[in-house]
Amino acid sequence: MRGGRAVRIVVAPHALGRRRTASCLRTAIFLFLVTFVWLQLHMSNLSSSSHQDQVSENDSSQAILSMVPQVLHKFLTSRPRNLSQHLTSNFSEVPHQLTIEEIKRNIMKYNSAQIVHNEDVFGPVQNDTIIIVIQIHTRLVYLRHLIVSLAQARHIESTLIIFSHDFYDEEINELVQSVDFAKVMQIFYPHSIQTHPHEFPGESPGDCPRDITIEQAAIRKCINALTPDLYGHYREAKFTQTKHHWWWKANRVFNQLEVTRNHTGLVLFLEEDHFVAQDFLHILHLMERTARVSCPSCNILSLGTYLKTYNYFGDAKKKEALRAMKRHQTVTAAAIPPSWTFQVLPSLYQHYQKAEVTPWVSSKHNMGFALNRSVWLELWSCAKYFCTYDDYNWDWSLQHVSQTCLSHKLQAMVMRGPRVFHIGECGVHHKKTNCESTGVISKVQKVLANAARHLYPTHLTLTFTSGTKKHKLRKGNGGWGDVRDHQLCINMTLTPPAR
Ligand SMILES: *[C@@H]1O[C@H](CO)[C@@H](O)[C@H](O)[C@H]1NC(C)=O
Ligand SMILES: *[C@@H]1O[C@H](CO)[C@@H](O)[C@H](O)[C@H]1NC(C)=O
Ligand SMILES: *[C@@H]1O[C@H](CO)[C@@H](O)[C@H](O)[C@H]1NC(C)=O
Ligand SMILES: *[C@@H]1O[C@H](CO)[C@@H](O)[C@H](O)[C@H]1NC(C)=O
Ligand SMILES: *[C@@H]1O[C@H](CO)[C@@H](O)[C@H](O)[C@H]1NC(C)=O
Ligand SMILES: *[C@@H]1O[C@H](CO)[C@@H](O)[C@H](O)[C@H]1NC(C)=O
Ligand SMILES: *[C@@H]1O[C@H](CO)[C@@H](O)[C@H](O)[C@H]1NC(C)=O
Ligand SMILES: CC(=O)N[C@H]1CO[C@H](CO)[C@@H](O)[C@@H]1O
Repeated sequence: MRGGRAVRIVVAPHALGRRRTASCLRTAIFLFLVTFVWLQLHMSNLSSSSHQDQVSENDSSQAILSMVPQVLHKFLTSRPRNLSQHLTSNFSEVPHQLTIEEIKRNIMKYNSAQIVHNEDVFGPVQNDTIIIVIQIHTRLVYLRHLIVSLAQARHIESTLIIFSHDFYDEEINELVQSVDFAKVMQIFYPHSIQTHPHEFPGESPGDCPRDITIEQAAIRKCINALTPDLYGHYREAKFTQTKHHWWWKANRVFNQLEVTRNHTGLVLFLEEDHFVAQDFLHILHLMERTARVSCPSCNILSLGTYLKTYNYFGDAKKKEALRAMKRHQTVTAAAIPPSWTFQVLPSLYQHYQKAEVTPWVSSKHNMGFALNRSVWLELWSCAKYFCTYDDYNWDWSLQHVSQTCLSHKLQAMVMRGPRVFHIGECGVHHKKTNCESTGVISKVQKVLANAARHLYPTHLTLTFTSGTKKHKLRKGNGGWGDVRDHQLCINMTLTPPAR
């Protein structure tokens, strides 16, 4: 399986795709040999964890690279600039900066063309093809590692990966278009702050400043004077984008794309700073089968779970941290590090075949979950609840929908041993330079190497738990009081799923 895929990736585009000269053939043969040797190493030692010992506590990029197969290094390094050209010209130093108009035109072009790359190699999208949708902002370093993890996953060649962007960037596009191990599509959120820097949904001149009172706002007569959030704060554009993008993307994928017109299978939601285990697709199929037989009420399958010891924005802490972040925009995420005690993780794989059935809880189950069109259509019919709930978090909004509108509440099947990890140590709102930290990546690599023997279980055992009172719905987190946000969100819902 593994062999078939890897050989196909490397050989097809070079040797079969275009018949060329002898030099091309030589390259192909060389690559084939490299792959072959690589496969030998990996097939023979796939389930042995012998190499874990060599890698001590070393989080350097060298160490990280050493755990990535050579053929995938291309996804981790940016294409070297042509040096000789730089030396001879003053102009090539700065790449052409696209204007906003050019970006908008490109976005429109991409979105209307709906090109599926690599369909010629991997065949067309079927009605049960697993579709992986990745929400992407600007964190290129993490995205590179996510792509590397996807490249190593078994069955990845049968999927369609949809990259959904809210920031247009040539380097990110180049990376995405270099993905050669699955079918790929790019979609671009058209209402981004990047393309609307001085107008809604970006910040517009007439907006009320976040911290003035409703009385002050009335005197100023600013645009949104009447609609502060639950906590008396006015809209901040950059905190609204993620929820808008999430909703737009779900609508786009399920209701608007031509390629998904007949699709009835699973759609898996990932984000740019996730990292997958190599058996995540195997697990997803297993969960789907298990749900059909043993848990008809399960309508959402979750591959990731936050661990007790991995306190990533635990509820109370999250709000506190976000408040701190809002007060001092300069405070970096380093001030609120996820406390990761990864030593505890490997023992989780004692539970490698265990899954829990539980009501879906936004803060616990928002990472790497999958659902199908029939579940989506129920969510979609509750658009008003999603779009008008005063919380700028899409996941809390979904939970609100589940608890107040759905006739079948979201019931999750959650893997006890996670197959999706969160590698981001920086939030979406931080500068690129602060987000190069790869410490967690190295730890996840080690955890997965340790757990290699436990991957690919043949069956799952389910435990049923009823929700704890703690997760009862509470007041929203605010940040979503402006009627323009409600309206935009509802507007994005309108294209009907006429199927
Ligand atoms: C980490 O690994 C690199 C290359 O393998 C090595 O140069 C460096 O000294 C190591 N650092 C530590 C702290 O072991
Ligand atoms: C670099 O630029 C030179 C001059 O433009 C060109 O001849 C050469 O092929 C380029 N090299 C690469 C790797 O693109
Ligand atoms: C770069 O530009 C400067 C000033 O325009 C000029 O003097 C210099 O010769 C240029 N260098 C190259 C390598 O073209
Ligand atoms: C998927 O397509 C196949 C063949 O085209 C068809 O037999 C099957 O019923 C379809 N499945 C669903 C769930 O629509
Ligand atoms: C969807 O199904 C219809 C009817 O079977 C077919 O004509 C159409 O080509 C299919 N579209 C896609 C994208 O598969
Ligand atoms: C979609 O998921 C629901 C809930 O799990 C399930 O009842 C339904 O059969 C699924 N639909 C398809 C086409 O698999
Ligand atoms: C939503 O759509 C309505 C009707 O087309 C339009 O008047 C309004 O400006 C739109 N609002 C936003 C925020 O896009
Ligand atoms: C390259 C490598 O690590 N090979 C090892 C594969 O596993 C066998 C047995 O576990 C070892 O003898 C090899 O050295």
